[in-house]
Amino acid sequence: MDFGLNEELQAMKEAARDFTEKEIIPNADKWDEEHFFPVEVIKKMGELGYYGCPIPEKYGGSDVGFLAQTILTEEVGRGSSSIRVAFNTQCLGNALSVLRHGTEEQKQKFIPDLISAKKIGCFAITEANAGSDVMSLKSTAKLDGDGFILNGSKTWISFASRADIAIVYAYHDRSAGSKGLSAFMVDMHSEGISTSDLDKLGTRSSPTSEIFFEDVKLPKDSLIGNLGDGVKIVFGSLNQTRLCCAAGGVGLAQACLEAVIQYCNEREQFGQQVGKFQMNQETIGQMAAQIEAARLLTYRAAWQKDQGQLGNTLEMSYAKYVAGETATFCAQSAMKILGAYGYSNEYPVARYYRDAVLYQIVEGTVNVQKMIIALDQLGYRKANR
Ligand code: GRA
Repeated sequence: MDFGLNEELQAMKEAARDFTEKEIIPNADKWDEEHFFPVEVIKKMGELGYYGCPIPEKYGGSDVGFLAQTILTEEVGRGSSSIRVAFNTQCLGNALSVLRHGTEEQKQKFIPDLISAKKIGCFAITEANAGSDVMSLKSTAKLDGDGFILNGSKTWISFASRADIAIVYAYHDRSAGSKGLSAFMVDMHSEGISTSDLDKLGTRSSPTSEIFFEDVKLPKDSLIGNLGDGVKIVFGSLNQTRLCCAAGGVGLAQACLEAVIQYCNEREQFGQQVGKFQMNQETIGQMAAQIEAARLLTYRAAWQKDQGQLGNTLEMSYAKYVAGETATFCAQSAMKILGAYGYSNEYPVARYYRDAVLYQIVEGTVNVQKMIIALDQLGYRKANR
């Protein structure tokens, strides 16, 4: 076993921290307040190769792997949970699915543009009545001559209103049950597509939208994989995108810990630094230990993927669950320790607090992760396949 980062990973981590310190952290609160989507920064990260770590060089990636991508995600997530989302929209939920299931032509057409962020991507699973219950989605893509006609709506889709392309999950045949679900790469500028941005508590510089599809004509080659491969592609994709959320949760929790440490060493009350009070020490001890646990679980899941185990749903659920709970615990703890300085919008802790909750919701809620784990433990349903 080797728990250390090699030189290459360490250098990537430091470079990403430097980038985040310079390009993201000074602006993150303002962007959040103004609901501003900093597309130039997202594109710059694409030019720097941030989204291409698990993608072969042939398609413009660096092929350095999932652990590398996870470390970059954690560092960016330490600065902004909104910008962190781009690792999913550009790579794990999009380019990677095309890499795993697309034709050679689709790979060449979509992957380089996504990972360089020349094109902004999104992936559309969730619907108004299909959140945790993915299979109950209602969108349809009916065979029509040489292509398909897409109808339905999606909601809570990150980056949808700014996206050029989207992977959309829809039933080509509802009567065929899970065999009737398929995945399509959709040009978001097509006729019949409209979006509407949603208002939300946090991650306010990452736009989240509803999408409406009205008789959208899809060419035959928009189908990813075969008809009926939707289940395999969607759950395979969730298994990778959860890694990004876990890494983001670790990054946010780390930012909370750093804010607390700085405050405890500066702020004095009752004639001493507030870090000298045992109640604050207890909290800092809990925060630091939980962050280490979440980080190790997340790195382990990434490492497994680098060994070729992309179907590591169980270990991914451990990581996503613990990272989500850790992010929320650390944000609440930071708020308690910083008091009014935490509650004030002048300091980033208020933003961390609003953003943290999302890590308990996105990419499978805390309860979904616990259910996956428990069903596996009980022997009712194996998580890894
Ligand atoms: O056998 P079958 O052909 O009927 O297929 C079933 C099963 O084999 C079917 O799905 C298959 N399947 C899988 N295939 C490959 C299930 N899990 C896997 C897998 N890991 N790999 C239905 O299976 P089932 O067991 O009957 O599932 P279910 O009871 O319908 O649901 C299970 C569960 C609740 C775990 C699942 O639906 C789930 O994971 N729900 C959570 C949905 C979720 O994570 N949504 C996230 C939306 S995207 C998002 O949040 C964007 C965030 C952006 C950002 O911030 O980064």
